Amino acid sequence: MISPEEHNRMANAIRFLAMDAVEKANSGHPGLPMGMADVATVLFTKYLRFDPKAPHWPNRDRFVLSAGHGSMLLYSVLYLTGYEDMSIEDIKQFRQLGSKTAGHPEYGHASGIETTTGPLGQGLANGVGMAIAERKLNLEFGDLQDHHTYVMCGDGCLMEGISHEAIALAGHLKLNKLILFWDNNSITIDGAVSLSDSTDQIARFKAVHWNTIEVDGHDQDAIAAAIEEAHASDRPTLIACKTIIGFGAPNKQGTHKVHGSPLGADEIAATRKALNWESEPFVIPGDVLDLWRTAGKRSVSTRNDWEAGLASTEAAKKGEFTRRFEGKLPEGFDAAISDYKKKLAETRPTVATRKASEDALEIINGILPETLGGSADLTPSNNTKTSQMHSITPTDFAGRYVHWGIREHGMASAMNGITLHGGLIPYGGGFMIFSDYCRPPIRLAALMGIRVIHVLTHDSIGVGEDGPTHQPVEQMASLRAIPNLMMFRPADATETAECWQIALKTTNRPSGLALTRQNLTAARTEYSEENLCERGAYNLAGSADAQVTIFASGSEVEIAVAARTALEAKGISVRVVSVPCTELFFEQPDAYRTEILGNSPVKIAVEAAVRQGWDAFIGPDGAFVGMKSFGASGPAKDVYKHFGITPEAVVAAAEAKLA
Ligand SMILES: Cc1ncc(C[n+]2csc(CCOP(=O)(O)OP(=O)(O)O)c2C)c(N)n1
Ligand SMILES: [Mg+2]
Repeated sequence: MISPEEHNRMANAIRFLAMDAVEKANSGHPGLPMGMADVATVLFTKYLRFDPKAPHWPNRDRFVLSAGHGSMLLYSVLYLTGYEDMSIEDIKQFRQLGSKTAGHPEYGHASGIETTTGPLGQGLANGVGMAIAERKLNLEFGDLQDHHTYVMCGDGCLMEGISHEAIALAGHLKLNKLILFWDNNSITIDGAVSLSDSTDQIARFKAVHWNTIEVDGHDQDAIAAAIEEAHASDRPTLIACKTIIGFGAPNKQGTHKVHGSPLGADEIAATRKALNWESEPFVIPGDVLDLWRTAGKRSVSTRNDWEAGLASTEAAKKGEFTRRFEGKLPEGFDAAISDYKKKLAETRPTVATRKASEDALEIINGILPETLGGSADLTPSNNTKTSQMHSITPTDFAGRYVHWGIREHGMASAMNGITLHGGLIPYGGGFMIFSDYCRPPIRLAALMGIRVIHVLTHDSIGVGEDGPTHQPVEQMASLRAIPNLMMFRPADATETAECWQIALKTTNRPSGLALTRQNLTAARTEYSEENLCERGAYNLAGSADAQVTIFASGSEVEIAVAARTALEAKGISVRVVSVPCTELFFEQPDAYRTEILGNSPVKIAVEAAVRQGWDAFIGPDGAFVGMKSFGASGPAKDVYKHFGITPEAVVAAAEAKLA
């Protein structure tokens, strides 16, 4: 048992590590770690189930610091509880180039950092995804998956719109193992929260069916009692912790001055006095460190029991559990895609790629029990629900399909959480135009290097009648600009299957599949064992010495092919290069890129989107057939004609360049 005095000293250890590290770095955020130190101490010393010696233990409780600016709270606790890859040296290197202790917690830098946070609100929605994953896997694997997800957020996280998407869904799904600590300190950067917000947060959470508890965030017993009450709840729980930001700094606590600046030598000296802390910076008194290290060993026997449970689990189930958490695909996956491609080479379907995606998913979901599908209320449009997938409901998590509601931002962020949790591969659908609504989590998935798959249908002016608000023009370019994101734009059913295969096999990057609403003729007519999309761009037709090379992606490949036919009829030789993924293409060896780019005197790119990015294929002198403005409402064929994205336009561009 930890006495109240011991607790205070343990919490002060967090406070001093935070203020001293911020002081040394001369930048950072001491306010939150100092304010939430008591909550963190109660949680990590009494409730959180974790083992610093086995940080990836699949059944650990998850802890997410959604208010990522308070990173020093997390780093301190990881060091204090004995994570081997978080040393006092690492703490001293806070915010330095190449250190694990980056300004905001970055996934992969050190174990115990469950997700990258900093963009406020994301961690909360990640936590919802983690809780969904736990609930789903608990049903599938029983005791092997039975843990809580704890999130710590600030006023900022709750003000961000994404928080509402996340909590509304969590309340609806009754994610009762999700517990949110809100650092209710009434302060943000500009000053008092009341400058910009007067939300009754308790009423808000109640309205979306959360259990709510209000505590003094510096009262150890009250915090503990709240956590225990939360554990017994049949709904997710908000624990509103009334805290003093920068607790302990006598002249600055309770003000925005401690949010994000070093306290300064004088104030730190005053805080040392006020909290009766004699140690030098970065020195934790032996008795306090011992208490923390002992707390870090609390769950060792629970973990050992769990390991024994796994060892005695029946072989097939054990194998499946292990495979799933290693993120490996089952045997037979590639063979199934190959068989499917063989069939496509025979049937050569004329089909919209959104439908081709559904057909591919029908095969994929039959083999991969770990896929968790979903859509932001566009299931019939995104074609994301296959025969294997029945809907998850608040009372039935046996399904494999999440109705995310009209919540693109929350969906994408929760999908990140699902992947980070492990054991499942999430894919979610939305209109490509609304990728703008979920860009932050897509970017974070790319930054973290995690496998999350976005099914982005209605990918161009080919949307037609819904008009310019629904027709992506700049989205493809802007998504391609995100480093490490594989943006695919397949041209037919075969390419769609290949892009899905790449997206699923690539464990360290997210993918987006830009898919059409309108039907496309088959670009690929021969079976190829090789996944041609893997190289990002490849020769579809014509030879290297052609006078004209046309590069195209997705729905414009058929326009390029038709233009080729017309030009060849006029005696002009043409090569068509299909470009399903520019990101992968630019990663190919020089020789391959040189070969594909070729040296035709005339180079043309066709894409029903802005030119940005295509100059890398065609150069500044190349001709681009695509969009220069927003789209227009009308039947797709008419809209294409109106904007001059037709085989005739490509032919004209080629002839003009040749002349
Ligand atoms: C999406 C987003 N917008 C803005 C910021 C910049 N920012 C970082 S912390 C912060 C204020 C957050 O206030 P609160 O959550 O109450 O934190 P506290 O000051 O209490 O530590 C802001 C605006 C951010 N990190 N993410
Ligand atoms: Mg605050």
